[in-house]
Amino acid sequence: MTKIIKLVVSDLHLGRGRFTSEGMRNPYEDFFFDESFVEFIGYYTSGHYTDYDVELIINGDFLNLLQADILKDGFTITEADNVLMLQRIIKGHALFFDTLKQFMYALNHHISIIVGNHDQGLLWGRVENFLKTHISPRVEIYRRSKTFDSIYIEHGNNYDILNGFSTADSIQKSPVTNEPVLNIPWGSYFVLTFIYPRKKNMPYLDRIKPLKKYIRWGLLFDTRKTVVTLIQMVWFYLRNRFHSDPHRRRKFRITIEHVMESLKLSSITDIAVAILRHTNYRIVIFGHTHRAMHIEVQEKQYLNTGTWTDIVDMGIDNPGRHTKLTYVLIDYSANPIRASLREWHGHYRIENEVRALS
Ligand SMILES: [Mn+2]
Repeated sequence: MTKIIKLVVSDLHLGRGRFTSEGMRNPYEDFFFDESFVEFIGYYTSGHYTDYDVELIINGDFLNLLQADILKDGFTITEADNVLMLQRIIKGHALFFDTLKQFMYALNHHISIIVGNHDQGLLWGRVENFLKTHISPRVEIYRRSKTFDSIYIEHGNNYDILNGFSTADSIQKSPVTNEPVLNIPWGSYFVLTFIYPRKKNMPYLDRIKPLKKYIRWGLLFDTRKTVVTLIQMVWFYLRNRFHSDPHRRRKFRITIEHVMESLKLSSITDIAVAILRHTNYRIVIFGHTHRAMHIEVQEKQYLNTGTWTDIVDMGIDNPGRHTKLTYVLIDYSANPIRASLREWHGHYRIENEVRALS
């Protein structure tokens, strides 16, 4: 019997921890499942899985390196900024990183990390090294995708026009300061300078799916706030589109069609289905959309790993605020290899801290 499993998770969005240094609740944290993650790793490395070869694949947006307190302006993100951010994330999730470190002590355990749009900063050499120093030198970083055994894994932001970036020109010389800075996509710039300042009052703002339905709902039931936010959004766009810096003007040369296309998010699923239809890959795994999904296409599979952060679902079939600790389990004992979408429930918890709703 082949004792190999691979676990794929994505979009954990680890921030600087639950609490600020003053002991207050950190409104910018999105990941609250350190203990559940410890149990998850514990389960797949003990009991039945004791002598298994286990690979943990973190498919993008592992770290939320886009946090506005250090990165004041999206056009000046340096390597040192991202190292400092990573340092704070590791400090804020000590239990999580200790677990990864211990997991890697066993040579039949592996970790692969694929870069996503929230952790584009992993493309910096010093950031990668810093992460390896705190987990293991055996950690492998994949700049865009990872393929093996007829399986294709990618975060998926590159099929979303507002969040895609090329790894070839991800690091550029700033025209202002002349030092190397991260060349972030429009979407990241928007998150940094528009969403973040508003998260203190609307912490759910970047977790609403689909945003299009929310705008409609907001116009009806939260009219004033929604109209004000929409006007601010238009102003944000115009200010950048006609900015004195030509570099910035160029980045904002986008149309309303681009925005609508990006809000739909269905193009990522279409791409996955096209890869399955037209290539020899048997399994395609994406993340990015924060919607867990499993589609079968002619004996082939597309899976989306979803997210471990909560989402505010505006869909008519299942509205509300949900958290599902979803992951993909790739099982090598089946022939051919099968992947399944699963949800981690972990151990029963007698009590838990309640997160404030706003
Ligand atoms: Mn994400």
